[in-house]
Amino acid sequence: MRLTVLEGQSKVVVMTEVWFASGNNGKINEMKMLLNRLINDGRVQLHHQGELPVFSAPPETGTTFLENARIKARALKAMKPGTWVFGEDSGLQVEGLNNLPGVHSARYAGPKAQDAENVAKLLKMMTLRPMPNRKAAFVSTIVAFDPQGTEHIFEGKLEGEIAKAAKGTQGFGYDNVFIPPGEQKTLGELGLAYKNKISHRAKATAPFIEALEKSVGE
Ligand code: ITT
Repeated sequence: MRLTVLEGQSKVVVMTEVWFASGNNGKINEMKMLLNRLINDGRVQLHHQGELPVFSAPPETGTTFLENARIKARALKAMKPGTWVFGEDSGLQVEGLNNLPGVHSARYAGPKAQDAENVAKLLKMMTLRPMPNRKAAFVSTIVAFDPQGTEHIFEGKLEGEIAKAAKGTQGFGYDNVFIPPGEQKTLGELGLAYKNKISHRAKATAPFIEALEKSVGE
């Protein structure tokens, strides 16, 4: 839905609803920051699935980030046709664990696992290997549907390595064990302003912002 807002008598700002198919507050918070220029100048209103009176998140049955992002975006698109809708699937791939937890990152320690339990399992799995390869990457895939229903795909990756112990309290998921290139500290210590400049999600969101700008006007 598009709302037209008159500012004084001279400027017309077109506000576009963009719906995010996510129930993860860490992701929603980051997306608000990443899209903040469009949000602050009134071109975009960012909403998420939790604002709907009724919404049942679909099971993530895909075997790839792309499939799962598409499943999430399609489910919300069915509720919000005619608007921009997007889903994001992301995860951590650790070289020494054959790229696990990968698409299972959210549920690595079990179906209802909390972040701390997933991190504990990851660190434990690393200690089970004598000389674990700590190289890792965060991956983000966004599937967006524009108001006409055309699908857009955006991807981003952040390479780094897994710390020997969790450190820092900022961010979510595996941020407190992920050390980006050239740093000694984890993303949990470095904080969100730092993370949003380099993250997998920021990289996937940059071309998404361009597509939104084309659609809503620069
Ligand atoms: P939605 O599907 O509702 O968006 P989710 O948490 O289930 O939320 P995913 O299925 O995409 O999302 O799983 C992503 C998991 O990967 C997430 O729960 C974290 O454990 C991890 N992860 C992804 N991006 C991360 C990041 O930026 N920092 C830390 N961990 C991240």
